[in-house]
Amino acid sequence: MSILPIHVLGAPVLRAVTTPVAEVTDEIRRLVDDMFETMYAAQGIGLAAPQVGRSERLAVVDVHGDRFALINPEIVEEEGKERGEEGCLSIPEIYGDVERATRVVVKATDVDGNPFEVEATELLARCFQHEIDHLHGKLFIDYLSFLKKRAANAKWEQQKSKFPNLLRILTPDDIRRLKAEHDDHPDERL
Ligand code: K1U
Ligand code: ZN
Repeated sequence: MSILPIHVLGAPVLRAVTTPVAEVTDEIRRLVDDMFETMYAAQGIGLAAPQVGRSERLAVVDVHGDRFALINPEIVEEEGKERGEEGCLSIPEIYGDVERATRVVVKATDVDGNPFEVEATELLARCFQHEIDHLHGKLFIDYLSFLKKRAANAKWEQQKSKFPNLLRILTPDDIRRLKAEHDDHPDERL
């Protein structure tokens, strides 16, 4: 398994529309494994294929041990509205409140090629919506008000020089630091 470079805000791949996965091959299963490893290394709760430079319609999620590989996911039911804080592994250090459905039902295919449906609420529902947005080229900052988006963009202008070629390459030191920060404050962002 490998930790993949993460494409950051400004990379065209994050705005590209994805292509449905026609068949769940060994290559797709390897990509799913690598995406889980990358997501865990970055201390994220989700990761979508465009974030690792791929155009397939797939994402991985692990919220409090509820773990899903979502191949060709779609939201088939949604209800309610709730605001909550989001971050994005492709826009490090930037956070914002986004209104999302409180409950969703997602239909997808698993790594064995079998269709399934999952009902989600709270953070899991939010994470599913965030990841499915990535598959349509949409980012959480797109939902921010004009002023909040301007502040987020200004902060990002300062951050982005840390990511040559718009790539976030996690070094062993980064991974240790992110893990230590997470272990010190496990519930800080949730
Ligand atoms: O897709 C991604 O960029 C991953 C992203 C998923 C996500 C976070 C928060 C709400 C919805 C979806 C992250 O994992 S960002 C890091 C994180 O764990 C986090 C950040 C802010 C709030 C809660 C969690
Ligand atoms: Zn994201």
